[in-house]
Amino acid sequence: NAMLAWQRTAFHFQPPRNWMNDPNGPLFYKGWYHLFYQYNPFSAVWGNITWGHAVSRDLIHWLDLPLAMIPDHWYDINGVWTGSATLLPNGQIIMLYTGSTDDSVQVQNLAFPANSSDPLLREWVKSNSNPVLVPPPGIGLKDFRDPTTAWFVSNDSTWQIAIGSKNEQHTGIVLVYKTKDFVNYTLVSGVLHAVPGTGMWECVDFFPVATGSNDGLDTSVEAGPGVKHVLKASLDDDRHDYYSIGTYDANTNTWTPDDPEIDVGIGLRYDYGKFYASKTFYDTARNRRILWGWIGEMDSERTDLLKGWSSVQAIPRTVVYDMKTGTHLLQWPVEEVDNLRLSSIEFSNVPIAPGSVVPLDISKATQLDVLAEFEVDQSAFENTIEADVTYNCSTSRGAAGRGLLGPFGILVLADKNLSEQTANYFYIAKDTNGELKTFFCQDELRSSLANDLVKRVYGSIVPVLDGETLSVRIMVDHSIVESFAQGGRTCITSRIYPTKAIYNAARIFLFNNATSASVTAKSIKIWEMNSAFIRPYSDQVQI
Ligand code: DQQ
Repeated sequence: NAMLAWQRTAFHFQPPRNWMNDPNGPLFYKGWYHLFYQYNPFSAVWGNITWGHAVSRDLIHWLDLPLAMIPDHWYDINGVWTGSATLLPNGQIIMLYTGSTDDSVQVQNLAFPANSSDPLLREWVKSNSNPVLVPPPGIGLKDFRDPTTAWFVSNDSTWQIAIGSKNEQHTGIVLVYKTKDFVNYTLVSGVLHAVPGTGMWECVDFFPVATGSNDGLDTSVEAGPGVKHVLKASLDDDRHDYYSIGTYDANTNTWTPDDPEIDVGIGLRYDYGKFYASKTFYDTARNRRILWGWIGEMDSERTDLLKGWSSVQAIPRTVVYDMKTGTHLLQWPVEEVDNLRLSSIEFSNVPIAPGSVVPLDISKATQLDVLAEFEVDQSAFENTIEADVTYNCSTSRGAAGRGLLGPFGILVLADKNLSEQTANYFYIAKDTNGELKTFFCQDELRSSLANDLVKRVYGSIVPVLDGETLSVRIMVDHSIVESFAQGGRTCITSRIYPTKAIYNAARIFLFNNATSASVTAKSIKIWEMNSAFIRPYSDQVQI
């Protein structure tokens, strides 16, 4: 449908057509990054789930390959669901995935590349031993899915994997299995972790982070000084990805959050917008950990069928421990995306008076990378006794709601009359003790004049340390706005559907809707972004 063609993204991964959901089995192998993904080859809605497959040299430009795995055995005939890759020290690749059986029972299956000397890993063979794991006693037959990458536990000389589930009390839990050959498994006693009230944990991810450097760690790096472990779950109940940082003890099969108040499922999210079923992998080529996440749609199924496709993947993000806060991870678009930057334009010290909107004069505003820093006039803090201590992005009126110290920020994908606009903003609260709390939000309420959409205000608190200015990076890609505040401590992704702010009609503005705070945009740098190549493999004469 040509009418909707503008919604396609230019540098976010999406297959040429049809439905996509979770990223699966990411890995780097013989010079290529591999991304597998949940895919419906026949339609733009979920179903017939197979593994799509794409490869890239740089995580930005992609060749879409033939399907890697299709539902063709009793143990996965209802879907080749989510799974993870493990690269063994001898170079062998182990792929574990969930199959939905002919009875819709969730089982775990094993697959291998048919030809390990093919750097594109085009053909996959399913193990004759499948299924290698079935739901254990006490676990629902449909609550046992999404095996993680395996990590090696040296004390025990076993490989271990985690699988998310829930128990009868609606507690989200993580089961751990150990194996020596990836065919025979033993359930490790107890659970790695459990959080009451959080329900089914999908797509669990479990990985070490270095606390004293920004290097990524291989999944098998063991607990010890300078290493913490991140546990992440995708909550089926509320469709958000929650992580928590803590300590892993392989001997007792337990992971303990540093701060129980921000435990998995009740605390921090990778992203406060539309971002789900994410998965990391350790990039052996560049010694970093990279996060993939699925950005679903917020329009109707009817429109998805009309446009013939559904969903994109977020820009892959590096993930590191935030040494400054010690509580957060920092997520940032992989540096390769910077290679798409074309011409740039810079503004500095732009005053944004309370109640004003300031246009930024750039010619094309549908593919952008924006870096901005803001400063609030000190006197505003001094003159304010108390402001909005109970602020909440989601229940606020978004950018239209006026407070003493916010909102202020950037409007992207706006038309010149501002009939459509997606606001990316900070909002500062102050309590009577003089404590400031900064919120970072993204407001979709006016992002489109279309009405068959879910539109929300997303966001959360973002830690701002002494001496830091307020900073944000925003990636705009036609119908995606992906933003990273304070170096990636708080991230928000929106899937939006402007009808007017498209192509050359899209603009960008600064705004300040606070009633008392004068704000200065200290620096703004905006790059126009090139498009990435995402081509079916068959288009390529050679690689
Ligand atoms: N998507 C897969 C499941 C997973 C869910 C099925 C998460 O394996 O739990 O497409 O989006």
